[in-house]
Amino acid sequence: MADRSVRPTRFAALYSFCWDHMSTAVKAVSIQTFVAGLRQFPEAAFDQVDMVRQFLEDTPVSADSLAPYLNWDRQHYTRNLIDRTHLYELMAICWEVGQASSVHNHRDQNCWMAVPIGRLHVENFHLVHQDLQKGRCQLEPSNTVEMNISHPCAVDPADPVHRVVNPRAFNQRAVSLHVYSRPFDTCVVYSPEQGTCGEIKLHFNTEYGKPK
Ligand code: 2CO
Ligand code: FE2
Repeated sequence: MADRSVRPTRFAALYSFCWDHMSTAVKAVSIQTFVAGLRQFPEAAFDQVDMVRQFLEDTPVSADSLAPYLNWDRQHYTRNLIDRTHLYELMAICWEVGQASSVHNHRDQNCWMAVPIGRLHVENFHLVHQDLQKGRCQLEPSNTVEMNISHPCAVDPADPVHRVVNPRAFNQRAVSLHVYSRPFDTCVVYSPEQGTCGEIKLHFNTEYGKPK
């Protein structure tokens, strides 16, 4: 069994390996293989969190297979559609150093995230109160989790408000894969400091590897 003390993420990315919870090496697969696997899941798998999360853990995606979906913008993270069915939407999100999403929810849909390139933080918030019509909310920070090639994560449906950050301190670009079920194209964004919230529309920068 591999020693947990000698498994830096840097090597994991370099050699396209990651480690499962038993510390055995897992070979990264192409995004095409990942999509083929995701398409095998029955509808019921997308209505709970564990099956898809386990799939993400067992199926790390190789960085080189993502090349058609990598698209960088200094002003804002980019959203790049890879696959869509009536059950889910799969995208690659590209994060320059220091970029972050707004604090947001996922419209009561399930969301899973994996990070084949770099590292990211998920900052979770507890929604104490929201009045969308008045545009007012109250949020409390709850916890922060690191995602990397060995650690995908699922949004907690009971407490789904979060933001994703590529901290300057990480000093590297990052790419995350997001599975949303069912697909959605709006969400509520929050300002925890100002206690305000409002609905926004979500857009793709590229779809199936082509600019929109
Ligand atoms: N949900 C955001 C989006 O789809 C990305 S941050 O993490 O989920 O734009
Ligand atoms: Fe999100």
